[in-house]
Amino acid sequence: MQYITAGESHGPCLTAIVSGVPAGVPLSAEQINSDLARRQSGYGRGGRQSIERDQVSVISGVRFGKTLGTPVTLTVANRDWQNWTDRMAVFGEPPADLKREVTPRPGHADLVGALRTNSDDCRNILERASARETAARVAAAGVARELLAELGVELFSYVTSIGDVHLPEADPMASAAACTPLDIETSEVRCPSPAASKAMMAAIDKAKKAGESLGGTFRVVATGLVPGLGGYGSAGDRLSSRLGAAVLSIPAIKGFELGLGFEAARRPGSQVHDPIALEDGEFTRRSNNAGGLEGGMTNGMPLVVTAAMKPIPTLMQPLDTVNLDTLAPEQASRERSDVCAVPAAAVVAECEVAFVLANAYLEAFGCTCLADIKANLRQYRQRLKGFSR
Ligand code: EPS
Repeated sequence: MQYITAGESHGPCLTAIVSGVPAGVPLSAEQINSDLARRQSGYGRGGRQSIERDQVSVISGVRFGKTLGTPVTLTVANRDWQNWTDRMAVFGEPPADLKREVTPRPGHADLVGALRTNSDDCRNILERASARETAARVAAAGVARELLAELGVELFSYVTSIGDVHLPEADPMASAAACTPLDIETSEVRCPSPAASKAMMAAIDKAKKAGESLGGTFRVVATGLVPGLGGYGSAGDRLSSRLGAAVLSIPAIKGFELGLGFEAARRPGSQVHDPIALEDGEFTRRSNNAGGLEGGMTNGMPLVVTAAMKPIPTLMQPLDTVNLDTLAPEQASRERSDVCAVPAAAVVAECEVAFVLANAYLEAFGCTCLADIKANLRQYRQRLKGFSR
């Protein structure tokens, strides 16, 4: 399965086309809309989210609630478009009073994008470089998520730090196993600890007052995976490389860890690798420092991915830049933005991880229809049981 998205942040809508979809996967607009709402939420989001009510329209590839095995097209309308029809007109001349964006924000795609595309208006770049594009990714990943749910795989995400406020975790891998989706979804910052959530929200308030923005870290966990997904034969087979590419494709993501991640580099081997045991006739691991991956393949333990997001580049106390018209020093442009979007990025990362995992299932168990995929998976599970009895 592959997805492509299109659409500007203040254009009429965002579109995603998902190809390579197997037939017979149930799809519900409600499920996708609930993920779109999760992406929109989070303490520290800006004014745009009070304008938008992201809702998916599925316009191809689905009949009576099930995929047809043909490309699925999904759109999410931009309500804000009606305020931008002149400035974002597809045809015609720019309005006489058009304010071009000529003071690029450090940290955003503004300047490098303008250089690359020979543009005298950074809006030509930022309209697409905006993280609003991730709404289309969430819609596209609905297909992957529903396929995974049919195969017994669940995903969730939670925030582990915002700025310098951390979720206290003696053992991050054990905390990943103990988290409940209820604790996460009821926190305004997607953090399972009420005390840490409060401190994170206070940090966001403080940053807002100071004209600052804040980044942070979050974790994505997937449970119910069979061992052996991915591969060790070639670089591109490894699920580790595919997960890294997918998560790092999300705007503002600067760091990526699998399992213990950087901490594994500090420990001796005996305190990193997870002892193998047999439980009820099935192989298991006594710990999960590997975060569910060994040799580029799932090992049957929960997949645990952690990522770091930089602070959003739009600052109400802007940094120095250079005006592209006058070439004089100036302050970077200020525009409506988020103080912190780490909780939203966590939801987008769930979706990216879901896409990678769904593809790994399709590779291993067939890709034409859900019935065949389920039958092949059942047979695989049977074979694994025989191996360890
Ligand atoms: C976003 C919508 C955008 C920004 C934000 C993410 O809307 P607007 O530009 O109209 O305020 O709030 O974009 C960025 C953080 C960015 O750097 O571009 C969204 O829907 O996620």
